[in-house]
Amino acid sequence: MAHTLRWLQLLLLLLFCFCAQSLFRSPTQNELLNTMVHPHDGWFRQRLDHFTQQRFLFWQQRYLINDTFYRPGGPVFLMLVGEKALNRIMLLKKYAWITYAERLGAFCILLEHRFYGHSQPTGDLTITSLQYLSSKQVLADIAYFRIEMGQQMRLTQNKWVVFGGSYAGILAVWSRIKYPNLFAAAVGSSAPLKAKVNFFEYFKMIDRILTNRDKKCSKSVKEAFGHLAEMVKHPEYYIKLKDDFNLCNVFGNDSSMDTAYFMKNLLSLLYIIVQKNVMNIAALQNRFPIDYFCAIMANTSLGSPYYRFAHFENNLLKIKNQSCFVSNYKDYLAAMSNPSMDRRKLKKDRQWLYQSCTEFGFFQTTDSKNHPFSGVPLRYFLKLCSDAFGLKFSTDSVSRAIRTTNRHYGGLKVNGSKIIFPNGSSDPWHVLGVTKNIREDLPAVFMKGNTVVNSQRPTNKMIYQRAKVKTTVQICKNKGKLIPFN
Ligand SMILES: *[C@@H]1O[C@H](CO)[C@@H](O)[C@H](O)[C@H]1NC(C)=O
Ligand SMILES: *[C@@H]1O[C@H](CO)[C@@H](O)[C@H](O)[C@H]1NC(C)=O
Ligand SMILES: *[C@@H]1O[C@H](CO)[C@@H](O)[C@H](O)[C@H]1NC(C)=O
Ligand SMILES: *[C@@H]1O[C@H](CO)[C@@H](O)[C@H](O)[C@H]1NC(C)=O
Ligand SMILES: *[C@@H]1O[C@H](CO)[C@@H](O)[C@H](O)[C@H]1NC(C)=O
Ligand SMILES: CC(=O)N[C@H]1CO[C@H](CO)[C@@H](O)[C@@H]1O
Repeated sequence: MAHTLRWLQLLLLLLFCFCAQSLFRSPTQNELLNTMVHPHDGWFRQRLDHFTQQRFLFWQQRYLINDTFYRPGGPVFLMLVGEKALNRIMLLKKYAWITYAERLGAFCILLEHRFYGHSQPTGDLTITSLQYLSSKQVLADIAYFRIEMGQQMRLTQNKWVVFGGSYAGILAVWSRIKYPNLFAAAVGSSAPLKAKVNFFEYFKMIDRILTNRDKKCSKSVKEAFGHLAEMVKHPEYYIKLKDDFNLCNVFGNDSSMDTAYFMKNLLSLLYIIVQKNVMNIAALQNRFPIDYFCAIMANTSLGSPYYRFAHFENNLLKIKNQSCFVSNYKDYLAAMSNPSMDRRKLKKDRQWLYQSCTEFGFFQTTDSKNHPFSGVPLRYFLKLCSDAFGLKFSTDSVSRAIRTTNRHYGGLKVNGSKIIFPNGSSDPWHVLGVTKNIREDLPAVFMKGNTVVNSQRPTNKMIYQRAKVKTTVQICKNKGKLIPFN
């Protein structure tokens, strides 16, 4: 009976994958023109499950190549994409790894992550499908890709170096730790190696970055958020909040999830200001967005800091052509719970939430003593996990999962060699990463003032150039010692 069932299951899965592939595998003509620039760009036949009998089920994983700088015998650079679709732009020279490739004659490959972008193993995001979304499967994908592609492209004997930033930075580091025979070295930029349920340090760091940049600005922001945190506790202010912040809905009567969601979204604006260069604002104002933001926060003619922040938020909505600020947990939950996948509108949030709930945590709460902000408790995220994926998630189960992750990969106790850890002092993720040299063959590279991971867009060109040179030197250092590129 059990036997029959398993076969039935497999058969269903097969059908499933077949359908999924017809949905996801064959790109439209337009897409082909768009993404298949290099004759070798393509789709890799990847295993669904590396650890069970289902190893013989396959799906199509997307990758892109740039061999412009390749010199025969040179290294192969494998850039991992994390929790988003891959983007051809990463293959261009303005990205650090491509400049290393130019110096070292490397062959460059960009590899998409299972369940993100067009690399969809099953074609949907049901709980049944998401069981195949785990870091162990992802690392096995990377290893299998390296082995198979090495053979197909006659690059088996070359030295492979694996790159990544942020979450993909962890994957790069772990690839080298778990598969040292396949990867000669790894570069993990701003990689939060230590999984953590309650990542309250994140917004503390954001506040510190803001304070370093502009003390007064940070003070005003905290004042505004203090005011907001009080208001969300009192339903009599809900209409006013809706008006001042142009919210799409008034908070419901059972409002704790709504208000936490609202405060989280407002704090996310700070993240956008500090960690990313807000797309249009910089162009519009011809200044760093952080300066644009702080100019508003200093403008007393707009009223108290609360009103200044509301003014900024309203400006942002206008710039982004949004009619209102989303603040309804129920709608958000509905979107996060939806297991369908539309290839015209690729989702990533449900997948990343799943990974957060099952393996990493990284929940950016305001739960800690002396936190500069408040209103986003860990409770909110744990309930979100349960609501979005079913009752199996509890405080205990999430904590246990994160402990397991750290035990399995070692956290900040890196059990490996020839791994480079670039970090930017202004990147909040470095709190959970390696920021000091561990050993000579586990060096950290520091980029003062850089807010984004090294292989991504620079914010300060000079500093970026310096860090780039430093990393390149580390990679090349052996004729010296670090990586035996001969
Ligand atoms: C490879 O990188 C070079 C340098 O940035 C660029 O000119 C070329 O278009 C890239 N090729 C591909 C296929 O992206
Ligand atoms: C919330 O409570 C108020 C007063 O108790 C009531 O008038 C209103 O209809 C309730 N709103 C919702 C959405 O239930
Ligand atoms: C302050 O805000 C007002 C209203 O938006 C604007 O007219 C004024 O130029 C701003 N002042 C500064 C110094 O930015
Ligand atoms: C917003 O709309 C205007 C006019 O419709 C358009 O020019 C602009 O590009 C849009 N901006 C964004 C971010 O979509
Ligand atoms: C470190 O890695 C080596 C080789 O992969 C392994 O044998 C050893 O058990 C690991 N040590 C720890 C503490 O995990
Ligand atoms: C190696 C290195 O310099 N790392 C830096 C990463 O960021 C932190 C925080 O700013 C610095 O203190 C470290 O020195």
